[in-house]
Amino acid sequence: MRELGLQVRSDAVGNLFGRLEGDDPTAVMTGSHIDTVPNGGPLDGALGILGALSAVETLKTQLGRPRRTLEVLVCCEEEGAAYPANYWGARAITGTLDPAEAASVKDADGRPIGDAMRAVGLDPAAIPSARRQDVATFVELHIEQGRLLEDAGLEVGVVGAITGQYRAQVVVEGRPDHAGTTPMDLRSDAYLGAAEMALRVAEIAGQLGRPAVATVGRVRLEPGAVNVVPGRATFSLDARHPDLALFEELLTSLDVALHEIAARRDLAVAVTRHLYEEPTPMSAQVQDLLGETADALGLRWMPMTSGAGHDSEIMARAYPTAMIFVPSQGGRSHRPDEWTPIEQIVPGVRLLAHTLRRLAYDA
Ligand code: HGY
Ligand code: MN
Ligand code: MN
Repeated sequence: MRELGLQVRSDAVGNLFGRLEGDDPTAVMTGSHIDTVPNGGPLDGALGILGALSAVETLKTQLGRPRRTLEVLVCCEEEGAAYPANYWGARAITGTLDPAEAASVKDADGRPIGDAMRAVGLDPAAIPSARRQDVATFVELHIEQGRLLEDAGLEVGVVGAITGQYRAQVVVEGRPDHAGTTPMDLRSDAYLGAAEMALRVAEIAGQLGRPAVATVGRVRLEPGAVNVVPGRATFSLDARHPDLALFEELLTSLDVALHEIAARRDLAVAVTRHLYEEPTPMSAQVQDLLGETADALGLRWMPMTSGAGHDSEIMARAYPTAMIFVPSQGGRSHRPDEWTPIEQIVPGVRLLAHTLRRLAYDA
C-alpha cells in the first residue's frame, strides 16, 4: 500500500486501510477479509484484497487523483475460525460491534478475544472509534466458492443477495461412566445423543431442499478418554437459507429436533446462538452499476445469490454494497485446493477497476 503511495492506517480492531485521497473525502471502499479457515485455500478473502490493490494501482497510475476518495480495506476476523464471532472487523466498521463482546466472546479454551487484542496492542475500549460514517459505496471481489459460474461457462457473477446465516454452539450433557463396567442400557452417553442430532440436522436440511444447508463442523467430547463414556459433547451448528421464511422454518425445525432427541435420550441440551444474520439484499444501484459495467466490458456474467457469508452482508446494512464473484475451480473452497486460474481472475479485477473508475473518477 505504501509503495502505491496510499495513506496506510489501521483501526481499533486491527482492520487495515489504504487510502487514495480524492476531492470528496467520502470513500469508495473495496477489499475483503485477510483471515481464513483452518486448512483453507489461498483465495478466500485474499483475492478481494489483492484485486482491490491491483485495481487501485491501475487507476492511480492511469488517472491520478480521484474525484472521490478510494480506499482499500483489509478486514480482520471475518470467518470466526478462532472466535465464535465472525464479521468482527466489518461490524466494528459499521458500528454494530458491542465493546462488551471483547470480554464475552471466547475461544475454545475460554480466552476472551479482548486478551488477544491487547496482546497485539489493541484496546477493546477503543472499539467504537472504528466506526466509519464516511463510506459512499463498498464493492467486494470474491471467489464464488461454488460451481455455478464454472458450470455456466461465465466470467463473473454480480451478487444480489447473501444467504441468511445462523451459528450456534450445542452442549449435550450426559454422564461420564467407566467404559468397561457400565452396561449399555444404563448409560447416558452424550456423544450418541450428539451423533443422532447431527444426522437429524442433515436430514432436516436435506428434506427442506436446496439451497437449505446445515453443518456440524466441530465436535468436542469430554473427558475425551477412550475408556470413558462421554459425559459431554459440544458441537457447532451452522444453518443457512437465502429465503427468510424458509430460513426461520429451518431453524425452528432444528431446534425442535435437538430438544426432542435430548428428551428421548434423557440428556440435557443447551443451545447458545453466536450468529444470526438474516438474508441480506445487496444495493440495487450498485448491482446495476456492476451489470452495466460488465456489459460495457463485454463480460459474460449473471446475477447470483451467495451461499457463503461475506463482510459485504454487514457492510450492506450501512453503505450501498454489492459483490463481484469469479469462478471457483470445481466449486472447491475452504480447503487447500481452492483455486481459480489467473485468466479467470482477471475479468473480475477488470470489472472492479472499471466500476471503481465510474464511482471515483467519473462520478
Ligand atoms: O462461512 C462462510 O460462509 C464464510 O466463509 N465466512
Ligand atoms: Mn470463508
Ligand atoms: Mn470469504
